[in-house]
Amino acid sequence: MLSLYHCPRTRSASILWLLEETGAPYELNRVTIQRGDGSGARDPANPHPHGKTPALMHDGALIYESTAIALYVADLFPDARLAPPIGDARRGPFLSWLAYYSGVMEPAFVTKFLNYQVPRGAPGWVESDEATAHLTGALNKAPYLLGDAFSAADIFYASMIALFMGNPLLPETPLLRAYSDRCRARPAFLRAQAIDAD
Ligand SMILES: N[C@@H](CCC(=O)N[C@@H](CS)C(=O)NCC(=O)O)C(=O)O
Repeated sequence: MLSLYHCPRTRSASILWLLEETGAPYELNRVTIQRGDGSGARDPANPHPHGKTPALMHDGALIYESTAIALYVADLFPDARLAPPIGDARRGPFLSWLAYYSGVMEPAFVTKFLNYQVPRGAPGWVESDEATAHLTGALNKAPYLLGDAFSAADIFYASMIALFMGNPLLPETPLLRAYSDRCRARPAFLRAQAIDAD
């Protein structure tokens, strides 16, 4: 049995969506976290090494980091078609989009949101505008990151766009809006949204 440690309106909402996409049963453990505004507190029941969400337990193994959880769950449920299998030509792009989200896209946007100044040319760094242009380039060619088929990677990008679009962090474009709306019209997203709001 999969067991998700979840706090409402946090990154674990994406993992709720992911799990709903699989159709598999899972246990939902609501935990508290320390919020950015200082409210709340780490929950001793949460197995995450830093008291964050999401965390996932499966058969005694702890999986943490959102994109690692996405890869783990997508591979565990191949019939849900959330990840191309090993040997498929789209496997490399899929892994790249997952790693790009946690390694490039999210740091760029979180840093901009917090108004931190990162020196130009900082190692490993990509400005959010450049990362957005990369994303837009892919979505100009196809409805999803991997082409015609939705994958677990789309969950993160569609969620990020919904969170940031419409304010100076991410200027609204019809392409990005349509992509985010298309992904978030999926029944699994709507079920996850209802659970997150519960
Ligand atoms: N890199 C982690 C980030 C997890 C994370 O920072 N989660 C936030 C909620 S959105 C949290 O638990 N914050 C509480 C804290 O930092 O103590 C992931 O993607 O899973």
